[in-house]
Amino acid sequence: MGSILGNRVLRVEDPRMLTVGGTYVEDVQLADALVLTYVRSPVAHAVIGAIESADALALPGVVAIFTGADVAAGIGRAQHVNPLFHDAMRRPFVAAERVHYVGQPVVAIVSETRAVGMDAVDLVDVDYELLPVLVDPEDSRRDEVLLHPGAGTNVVHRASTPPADFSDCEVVVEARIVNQRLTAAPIEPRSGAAYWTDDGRLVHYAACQGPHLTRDSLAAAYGLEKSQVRVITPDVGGGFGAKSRTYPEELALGFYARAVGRPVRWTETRSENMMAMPHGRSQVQHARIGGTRDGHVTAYQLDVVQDAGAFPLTGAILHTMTMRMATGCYHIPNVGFTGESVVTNTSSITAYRGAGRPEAAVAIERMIDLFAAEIGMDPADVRRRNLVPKFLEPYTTGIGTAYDVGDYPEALERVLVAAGYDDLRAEQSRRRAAGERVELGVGISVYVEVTAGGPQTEFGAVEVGADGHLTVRSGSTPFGQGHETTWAMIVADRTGVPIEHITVLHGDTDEVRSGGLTVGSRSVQMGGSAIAVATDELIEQARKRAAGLLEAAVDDVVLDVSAGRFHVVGTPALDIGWADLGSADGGPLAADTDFAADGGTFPFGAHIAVVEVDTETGDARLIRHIAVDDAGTLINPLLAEGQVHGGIAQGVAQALLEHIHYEPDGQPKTTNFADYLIVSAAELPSFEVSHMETPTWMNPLGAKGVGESGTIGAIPSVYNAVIDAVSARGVRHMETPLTPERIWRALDEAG
Ligand code: MCN
Repeated sequence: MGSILGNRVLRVEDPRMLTVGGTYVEDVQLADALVLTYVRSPVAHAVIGAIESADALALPGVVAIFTGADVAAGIGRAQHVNPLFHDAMRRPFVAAERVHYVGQPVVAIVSETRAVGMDAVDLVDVDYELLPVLVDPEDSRRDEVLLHPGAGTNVVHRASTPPADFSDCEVVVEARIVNQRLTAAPIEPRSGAAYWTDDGRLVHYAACQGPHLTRDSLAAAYGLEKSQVRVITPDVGGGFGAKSRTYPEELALGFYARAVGRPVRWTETRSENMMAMPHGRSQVQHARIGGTRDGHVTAYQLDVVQDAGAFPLTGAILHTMTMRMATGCYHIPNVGFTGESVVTNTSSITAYRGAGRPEAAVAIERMIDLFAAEIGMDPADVRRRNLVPKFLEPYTTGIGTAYDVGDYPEALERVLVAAGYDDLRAEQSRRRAAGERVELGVGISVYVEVTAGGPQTEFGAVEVGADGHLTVRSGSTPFGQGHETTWAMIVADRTGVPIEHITVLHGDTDEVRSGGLTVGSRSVQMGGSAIAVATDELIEQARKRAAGLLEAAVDDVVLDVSAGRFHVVGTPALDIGWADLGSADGGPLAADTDFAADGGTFPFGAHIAVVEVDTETGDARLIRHIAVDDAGTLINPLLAEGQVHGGIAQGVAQALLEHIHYEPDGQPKTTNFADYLIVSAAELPSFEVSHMETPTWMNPLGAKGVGESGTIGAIPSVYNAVIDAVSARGVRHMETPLTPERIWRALDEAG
């Protein structure tokens, strides 16, 4: 029997999801629970004056009302995500003295029902003394208005290298590129619930990307031991990076629950989610590329201003991820980078699918295309000339990032063949010669990214039940990735126990000793490897126990994985199974491990987008998207492809549609799906995806991450395709999203 790994196994999660449905925080039954509703700031920057809440408190069904000062007196201010950030920039759980963005919680109302809470919001009066507003990060860095005066500057964090030297370049091209602000828009908005047990433990339900970090944040906020906090993460309806943190307005649930002596729950509305859940991207880039007229890139400089939003979160270090991946797949030793993050009067910026790496890919892939256009060379040929050749031992970039293994030329050649590149170019020329209104555009990107970047650990455990059933405990928490299927496959492959007899537990800090976040597409290589290592340890223990039962030497006992049974070498007829071992004397048969890795792996691939642009209306349509992705050894190609599909959709969205827009006074203009053009199947063709598998030596599975690569590959290819479509009409560059209006205006300006 062959291995189950690498097979397109259907998700074990789906029968439940498709029949009874998932259990989300809002579905959790909590007797006697009250509901939290926030009064949110309608202005972007102001000193808070008098708060009048007596009418709201008098409303039948309103149980309690808390101001920011009340909450601060109980639990202080929220912890920073990074100790490097200035203390004066720490976020209050509820705004106390000032508000810093539209949507910031100012007053907390606890009521019997949600409807009463919403009515009560309208009865609270807050005086605001308006302050000057900063929404543009490039304005903010001038420090003319300080958002957190105690910090003395709006700059949160800086990172740089020595500058690139352009003195020998025959050609130099520059451009400004904006990775606009986006929202993750998970189908389940943020949601939480908390109560205290009689023995003083805090129980908190969190829709998040990893309960252990939430537990640690709660322990810090409430001055508790970690063991006094239990965090449960049931099914989660998407996160895309934005739920990697449990935010202050949720962490405060325990404070309200303690004050009123009953459980308190909170689920935000869609508009609250779009306005106030931290956003992604919002990075402004100034890029410069130089080289020879025959297509060799010899210098690259990338200068980045990263918007952190009102209070620094992960967004305030995204430029460091961009820096790390700055040169992408190209051999450009002469490279320079500067980056700084700044606060603005907008919702905070956090991780969003790719988190800093798509920004790097957009910059280098746009600049390669601009360079190609400048010297009049086919963009595929410029890439061929500059890609790092295949390597199976670490390659260190000019920035100093050590990539593990890669074969970028092969990915490029494969995608060119799969797309029928020469035919596409011929059709493009034919349309141009015929003067057709609808232009064809072909955009290439070759990308490399990093998954599970940095030294880290992840927990995995496996235990045998008396009936031979295996229970897996995983420190990784899924929110759509299909971990239960993936982990069961890894264990089945090693033990011979069918996946139907394997239960995967996750998302409960009382059930799972420790765990990291499901971010940076780290779960398979970290969590999956932890489970693989724990399973191997379990098998060793099982062999010892089997040897005892079979009265044989341990070294003579083997596991026949195809049968899931142990026997002595040469005598397969006398065998024992997992149930025999699980029910035998000798205590529990179980193993666990904290798998550690020194650094990340570097998935890569090449994408080609084919677009049609109507030059009269400016309407750009993606008509084909061809992707070749390499995430090392694939555990389940079906699920990996699903990840690539979802990733591409979000990449296309950034290139063509989505944008969280703020007016100069800090008013968000895109707080619902009528104004925010979230991508849907209607705008997308069927994707043509295939994969390569270049295993990494960084973990026992040979696996790299795949959860974000679709996005990273797609954005630049679609971006390049649209510009390629209109390039013959004199358009050189545009900012995303490439809306009909922008394209129409660019065509108009180009004449
Ligand atoms: N896989 C595989 N072989 C590999 C790598 C992955 O078969 N070598 C498959 C596995 O089935 C695994 C899945 O791909 O379950 C994703 O694995 P991995 O790449 O390790 O990513 P994570 O599980 O850590 O997921 C995180 C990643 C991130 S960072 C974002 S953002 C994201 C994404 O996953 N958000 C998602 N995918 C999402 N999918 C859904 N449905 N919803 C989100 O919010």
